[in-house]
Amino acid sequence: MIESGLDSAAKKRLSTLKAGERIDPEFALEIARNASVHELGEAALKQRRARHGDKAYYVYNQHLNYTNVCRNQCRFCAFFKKAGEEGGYTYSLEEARKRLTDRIHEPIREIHITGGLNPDLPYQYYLDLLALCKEVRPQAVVKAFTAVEVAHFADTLGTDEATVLREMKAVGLDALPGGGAEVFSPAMREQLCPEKVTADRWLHIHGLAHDMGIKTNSTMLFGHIESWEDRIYHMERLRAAEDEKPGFIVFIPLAYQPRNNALSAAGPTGEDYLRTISVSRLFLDNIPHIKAYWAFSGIKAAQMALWAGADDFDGTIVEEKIGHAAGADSPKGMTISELVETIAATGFTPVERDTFFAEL
Ligand code: V47
Repeated sequence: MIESGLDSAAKKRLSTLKAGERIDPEFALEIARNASVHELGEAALKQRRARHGDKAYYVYNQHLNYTNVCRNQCRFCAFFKKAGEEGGYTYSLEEARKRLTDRIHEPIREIHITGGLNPDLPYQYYLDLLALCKEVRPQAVVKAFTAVEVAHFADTLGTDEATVLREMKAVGLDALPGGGAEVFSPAMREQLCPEKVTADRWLHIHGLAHDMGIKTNSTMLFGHIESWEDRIYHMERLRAAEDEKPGFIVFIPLAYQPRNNALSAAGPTGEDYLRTISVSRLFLDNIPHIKAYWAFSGIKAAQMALWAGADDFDGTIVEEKIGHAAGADSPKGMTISELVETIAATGFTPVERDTFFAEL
């Protein structure tokens, strides 16, 4: 929507929000639906600038998707293969070591690890993988295993998630990635990913991690069959969880990629992407960072998102597989100089960070 559909009171409220001011879900829904993308962008840019000035963060990172074999069959996912299906793969620990050592000359600060729920991998594999990362790259932060994977490890082991997190922390787990959140609405989950852990369990595991001093990321998969009510409900649950047990580092709106999966939906338009970035910056007053994940949004939309409320551009990535399996037309990775130039071209100041946004 180019023209504003807000009444004058709502317009005034949106344009005069104070830094960090909390907005309620009803107002969030009203502006998400009726404000123009310019009004939203201006208000979110103000919030972003109040927190981060003209900095735009990036991280020198490497993704490791250790297996695509998964016992769940999420409708939106084009990455998974059933056990025994052609195209399924699992990295041996030697293969994982090779992928890490192949890039040992590069100053990588973060190793991002996620994979499918592979019924054939023993628990020890995950502990060994974490220890391997710490052995090969002692300086890097290991951000590994979504809450969905943690739940799978606990269930297959017959233990609780706190035990899994404690044991993993002891061998090298530093942070959890934000995947697997999808959209929290139970009705949506039933349609999108009925086998997946519930929203309550996802949030519980992040809360447990926060209690143990393990910081975590958060995501929302959007631009498919969900409504604005679903998006605001999702953010409301995240905001409440952060109030209760703080520890979320960043929120990442993940733009749905429509190819090669069982869901029939188009993916968000550029305008919807910007609108979602802005509303998330305005609503999630207690989560410090909003990430423009260029691998899913495309580079140009991510550049624009920095002007619409996002302050982080993620990283070099190298080998993005999940979005690309579903048709993402961005590159699979960027060199560090491409990343810095891409950010600088927006007019913001590129700042290298680690997983926790410590500036380097
Ligand atoms: O949980 C799956 C999503 C997520 C599709 O924490 C899809 O820093 C779009 O969570 N279209 C994994 N998305 C990726 C993820 C992530 C990525 C980068 C950084 C971080 C972080 C986390 O990808 C899954 C799911 O929500 N996904 N299929 C698809 N067709």
